[in-house]
Amino acid sequence: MRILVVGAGAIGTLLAVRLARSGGEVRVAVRGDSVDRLARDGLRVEGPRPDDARVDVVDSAGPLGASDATLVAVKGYDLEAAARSIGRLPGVPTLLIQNGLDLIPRVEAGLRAVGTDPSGVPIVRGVLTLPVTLLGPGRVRETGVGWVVLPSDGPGPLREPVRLWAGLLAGAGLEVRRVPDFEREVWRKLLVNAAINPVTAMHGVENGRLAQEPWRGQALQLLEEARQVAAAEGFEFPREEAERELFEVVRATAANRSSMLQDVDRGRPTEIGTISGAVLKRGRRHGLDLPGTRRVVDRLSRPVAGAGAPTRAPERP
Ligand code: KPL
Repeated sequence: MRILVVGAGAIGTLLAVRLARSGGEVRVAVRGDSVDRLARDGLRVEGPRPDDARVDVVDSAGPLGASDATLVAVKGYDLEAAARSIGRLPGVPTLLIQNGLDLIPRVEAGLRAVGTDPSGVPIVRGVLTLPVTLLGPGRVRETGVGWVVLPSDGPGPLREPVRLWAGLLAGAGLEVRRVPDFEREVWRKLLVNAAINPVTAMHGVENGRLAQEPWRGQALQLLEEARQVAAAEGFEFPREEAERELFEVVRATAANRSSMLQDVDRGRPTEIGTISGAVLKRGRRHGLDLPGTRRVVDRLSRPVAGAGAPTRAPERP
């Protein structure tokens, strides 16, 4: 099975190694300046299940080669650019595993930009809860436990693509949970990201610190605001359940630097737009006032002091 992984950040690197070690013929597509280094040094996972793999590495701006299954592992704000690359390979079952909302419209916009009809690309969304830290180019550490959520079988054109990806990920040693109400799981993860990621990113603390004040109170406010928006959108999460789940994730990923904090550490743009920005946008539609969420969106849409300069302007929702 030829598997194309677009993006070699924390999640892309981890999954590329796992998929390659389970027998996939993995090719990783990255920006030109990383190609030689990753091809030379290979990819390595540290943590409880250390592993490494040598994979083919190609420039995402050039020919990607044929693929039977594509994983798009770039950040939410890079989805449109990634879709312009994979638009050259229509028809391939494609998995998105980014945090946040409104991912598929971004991919569709990228596909249309290169003249590819989005209906010809089977796009599957998955939700990943694995905490992974990028240590350097091609090197990651798995820092806790997590799983992948995928929609359960249903009728329609995505049935086979979902099955294919569920089989590949389970074969690669990941715990795969198939759920009937997948959109609810997207919101469940969004509540966690909306609470954890901005607070850790603004204060430079690992997830585990959110069990203590003052970070705990800030995370709870963001959780509560996102929970109200979820309810307005038809996804009710009782307050105690949402808080219990938040602190379960905080404990299970205590040593992790959230993906947003890792972006801030590297002076890169963050996913504030597809996480808190998406909450704010929907909240406005429902006439909800979300002061905490507005504050973190404002704050994280500008460079964060102490971090390197952003490589380009952070995205505003
Ligand atoms: O998804 C995550 C992220 O960092 O983006 C969590 C679950 C919060 C783990 O850090």
